[in-house]
Amino acid sequence: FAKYNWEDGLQLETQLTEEEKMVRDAAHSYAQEKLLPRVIQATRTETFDTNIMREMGEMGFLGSTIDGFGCAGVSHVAYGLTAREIERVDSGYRSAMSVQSSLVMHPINEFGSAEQKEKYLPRLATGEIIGAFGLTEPDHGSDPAGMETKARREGSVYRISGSKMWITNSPVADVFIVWAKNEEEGGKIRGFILERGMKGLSTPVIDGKMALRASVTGMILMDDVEVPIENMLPHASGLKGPFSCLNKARYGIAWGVLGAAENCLHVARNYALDRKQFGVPLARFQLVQAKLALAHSEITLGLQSCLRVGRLVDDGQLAVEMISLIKRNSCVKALEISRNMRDVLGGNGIADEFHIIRHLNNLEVTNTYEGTADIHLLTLGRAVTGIPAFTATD
Ligand code: TGC
Ligand code: FAD
Repeated sequence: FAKYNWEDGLQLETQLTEEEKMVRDAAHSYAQEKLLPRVIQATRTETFDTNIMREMGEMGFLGSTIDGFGCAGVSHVAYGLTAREIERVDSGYRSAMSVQSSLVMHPINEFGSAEQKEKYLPRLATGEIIGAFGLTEPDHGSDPAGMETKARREGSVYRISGSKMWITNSPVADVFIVWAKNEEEGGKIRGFILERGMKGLSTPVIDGKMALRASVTGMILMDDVEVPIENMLPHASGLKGPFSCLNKARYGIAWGVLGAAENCLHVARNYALDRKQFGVPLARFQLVQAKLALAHSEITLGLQSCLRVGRLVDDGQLAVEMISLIKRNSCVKALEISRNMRDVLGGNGIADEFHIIRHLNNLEVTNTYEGTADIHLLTLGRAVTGIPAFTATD
């Protein structure tokens, strides 16, 4: 028999290509050397250092699955491994990368005109400009179909009015992918590229967050913003547009949160081996071992399912329900793991220098954004029964 490696229970390593390992190792070194030293202070002061976007650009992490426009063109598995390494440090840093890559660069690449791609993608890839994605509104979160943001055609421009809420990166973003109902098409949902500086556009910060404090979140307020017609994404129409961006980002989250969970497990394991109570290390107690062993099991199984979905994406065999399956599973399990690992540290578990409490708070958000855990459960419920149960009426 092979020797069991608790850090890689199902030998993920042997299933990766050389390129994927190289990308993973580069992301690991970058995250540990550049992000880890910043994260405690950034969380205490609720600040996001925008240089991080340029650093990630230099590393080739932004829009990394896109071919051309200065992007790396790596596999979805490599993208997932990168998310895992960045989120091993903090979900907020992975958020910044996910939004730029999956929610801003992907829609431009997938649904944009040739001119839009040339204009925005190279600078988004280097991190010279930062993007944000506005779907959620103050009164429409899980149900974006109800959005109230409107686009009204007036000659060669659209006039866009409405507000978007809880938008990652919006206060520091240069470009915004905003989803709005187009009045001239009977309210069909369309995506528009807005730029900072357009009259009527403002992006106030939402502060006082007790989670994802190292990531900046804000609103996008639009008061009759004049947007040239060539800024509409020509090839996205209906909810399929924003939802297909969410598929990409949710996939990255499924990998990423397991990185955060792994960090919690590693910290708790070391702590349990070092700290003694009743004359023996905490790791000697069966109840503590059960917590560590369960965390290890869920992480190992979760990573294997992310890898499987990544390979299916790269082979063009993805069914979107697979994303709900792994996004929800990883997020729910990672949150539970962070709670149990915090418990292993007793009082020290709430000190930020041990990192777990920060992950725990962040993982509350990852269970909410990009479709709450219950929305993904209902998506799977619909797949199992054939009956949508999102509303109280048929
Ligand atoms: P439904 O009738 O099911 O679908 C409407 C149309 O969309 C298509 N579609 C999809 N297309 C691609 N990928 C998917 N995953 C898709 N899901 C649905 C569908 O085929 C249909 O197309 P067509 O041609 O028939 O019109 O839509 P519904 O209105 O019943 O909604 C279903 C529900 C509840 C699952 C959906 O609304 C939902 O997923 N809600 C959650 C909202 C959400 O996830 N918001 C995320 C905002 S962005 C964010 O959180 C970023 S955080 C980033 C960070 O910081 O990391
Ligand atoms: P609601 O939809 O009001 O849900 C509240 C509760 O009701 C949840 O438990 C939910 O599961 C439950 N619920 C809702 N509908 C149903 C139903 N049909 N059946 C059963 N239960 C239901 N959005 C963006 O567009 N862009 C971003 O960049 C972005 N970044 C974010 C960053 C942060 C830090 C946060 C917190 C959010 C971000 N979001 C972003 C918004 C996020 O996607 C929404 O918060 C999420 O979709 C949930 O919407 P909501 O907060 O309005 O909650």
